[in-house]
Amino acid sequence: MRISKTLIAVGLGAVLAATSFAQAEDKIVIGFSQIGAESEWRTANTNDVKAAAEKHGIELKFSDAQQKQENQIKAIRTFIAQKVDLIGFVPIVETGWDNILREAKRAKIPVLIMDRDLKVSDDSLYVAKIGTDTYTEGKKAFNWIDEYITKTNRTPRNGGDKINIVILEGTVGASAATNRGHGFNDALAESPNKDKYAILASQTGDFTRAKGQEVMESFLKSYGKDIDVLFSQNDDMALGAIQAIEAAGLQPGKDIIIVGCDAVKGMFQAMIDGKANCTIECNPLQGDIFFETAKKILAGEPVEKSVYVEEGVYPAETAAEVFPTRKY
Ligand code: GYE
Repeated sequence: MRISKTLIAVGLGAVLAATSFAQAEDKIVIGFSQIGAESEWRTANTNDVKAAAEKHGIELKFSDAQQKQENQIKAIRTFIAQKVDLIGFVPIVETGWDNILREAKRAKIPVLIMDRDLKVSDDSLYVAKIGTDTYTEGKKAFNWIDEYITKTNRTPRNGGDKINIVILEGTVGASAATNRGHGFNDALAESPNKDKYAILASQTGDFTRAKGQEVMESFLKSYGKDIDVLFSQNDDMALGAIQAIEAAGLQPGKDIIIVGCDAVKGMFQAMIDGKANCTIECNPLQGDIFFETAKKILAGEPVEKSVYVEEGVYPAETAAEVFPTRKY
C-alpha cells in the first residue's frame, strides 16, 4: 500500500514537472525597457506592466534604464541577443532610436512602443504604439485654466492687465513634455481671450518632485507676486512646487492657481487639501492593452499603428468624490 502510494506520487510529480516544463517552453517572452521611476505615474505604469504580464502568462524581462537612453539601447540590444519574442519600451526621448531598431528588425523581433512617442526615419521600425494623447492633455490644461479664470472673474495679482503663467516642463526631448507644451500653446493661441495671458517663464523640472520644487523656488525669486498660474506638465512637479509656494509664504491653489497632468493620488490629496486646482488625467494603466496587442502581433493579426487609452479632467471640486475610486 505504502509503496504504491509513493509510486503514484512520484509518477504524478514527473507528469506535473513535464507539464510545467512544456508550459515554460511555450510562454511568450517579452523584453521591456522602462525609463525609470521619476514619478508616481511611472511607478503606477511599471506596476501595471508587471501585473498585466502575469495575468497574460507572459515571461517578462524587465529592465529599468534609470533615465538614460543609452541604458535603454543596451537593454534592447540584450533582448535581441536573448532572442525574445517581442521587445517593448518607453522611449525616454523622441529621437535616436533608428540604429537599435534596425538591429531588432534584422533579428526579426517585433517592437511595440508604450507611453511616449518616437521619431524614426522609417515607421516600419516599430509595429505599433500604445499610449496617451499628450498633445490633447496640454490643450485641456490651457482650456481648463481659461474657463476657470473667466468663470471666477480672476484679475492679475499684481494689478496689471495680464494673467501671468509659469510652466514646469517635463524631461527635455520627451514627447510627453514637447506635446503637452505644443497643446498648451496652441490652445492659448486659439483662445478668444489670448490677449489676457502672458507666459512669464517655462523651464524643465524633469518630471520629478525635487526638480519641480527647485525650479518653482527660482520662479518665485524672479517673479514673486507676478505669478497667477502654474501649469505643471506632471503632478509630481506640481507637488514639489506646492512646497516651494508655501515656503514663500503664499497659498498654493489660491494665490497661485495650480494645474497638473497625470491625476495621481498625491495630486487628488493636494486638491482635497485646497492646495491645487485641477489635474488632467494621463492614464498609466496600459499593460493590459499592451500585452493583448503583443499577442496579436505574434499571432500575425493586424493591429492599429497608434492606440490611445481613455483620459478625463479632474478639477478640485470633484477630488473628494473621485479619490476613493482612483487606482493609481
Ligand atoms: O506624465 C510623467 C512621467 O510619459 C506620460 O512621464 C508620461 C509622463 C508622465 O514621468 O509623470
